[in-house]
Amino acid sequence: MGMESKFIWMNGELVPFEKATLHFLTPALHYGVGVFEGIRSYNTPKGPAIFRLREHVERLFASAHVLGFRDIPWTVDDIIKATKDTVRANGFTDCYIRPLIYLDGGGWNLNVDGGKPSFGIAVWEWGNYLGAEALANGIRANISSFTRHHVNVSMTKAKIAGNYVNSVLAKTESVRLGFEEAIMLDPQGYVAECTGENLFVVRRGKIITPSTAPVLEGITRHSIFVIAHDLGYQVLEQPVSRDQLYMADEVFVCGTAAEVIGLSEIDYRKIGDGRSGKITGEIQKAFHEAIRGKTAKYEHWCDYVG
Ligand code: PPE
Repeated sequence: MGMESKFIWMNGELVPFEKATLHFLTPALHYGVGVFEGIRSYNTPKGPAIFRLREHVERLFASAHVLGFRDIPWTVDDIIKATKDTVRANGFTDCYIRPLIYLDGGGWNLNVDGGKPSFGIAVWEWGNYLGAEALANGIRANISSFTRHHVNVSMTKAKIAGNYVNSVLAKTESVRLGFEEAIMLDPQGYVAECTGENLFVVRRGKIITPSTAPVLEGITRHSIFVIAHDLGYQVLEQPVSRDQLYMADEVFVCGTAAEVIGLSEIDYRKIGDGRSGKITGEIQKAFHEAIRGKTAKYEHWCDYVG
């Protein structure tokens, strides 16, 4: 995967890619004290547009607030502008955008007030997150042997860097076992989310997804709610058990990086007829049109870079 670009935005300046380096004694590197976002820009008939940019930047600031950062010297509007400047300076149309606020310059003794927040924004061309075949054929997943965070162990609504060690444990295990993704259960044993996606179940024409209590409030998840509803489907937030996955007609996952991907198999059990499902396909198609600015009623989700 090529992650090269011309510039990375760091604390208010566009720094050449190879100069965007940090010191070994950056506390965020040692303790995972940082918050990040994953955002995508897509080419549209009116030029490159960033999908739901304001919602992503607002979630970034909410994550920083949850982690305990105070006095961040940038506003949501500053970062919206900086994000567009970074995409434009790099000349990308379709790219992934990674803003990160991290604890810098002090912060030892495990106290967020001991250091100060630094801010960076990187962009790169990131194609198929779950593999080239995933869109058409779906992927194979297993139930991870690792449990998703308890809501009072980690703050599950916040995209805190350190939270992702839990995802790395699960994903590494799944890939080593020969699967493409891990489904994680919450401490009560109900389905929570995947390592980097929310999850939906389709049964008898109804769409069900776990409530956001133990998981990230996915922005793609919200877009899917709106799109599925507009397509005439009932979408319910309900606890989902492991066997409900096995008995589903379709299961799909969604996130900024992954977009919308069907699951063909879970724990060696075929889901539906063992391919990405029909309703999944309908939602995928509508989502892909929306992100590329082709659907008038969702055009307000596209924030034009130019
Ligand atoms: N749950 C988790 C744990 C998660 O990390 C993501 C995004 C989602 C759900 C979906 O959220 P949203 O992107 O707002 O729809 N995962 C990001 C990071 C992926 C990575 O490998 O890093 C992403 O998709 O950008």
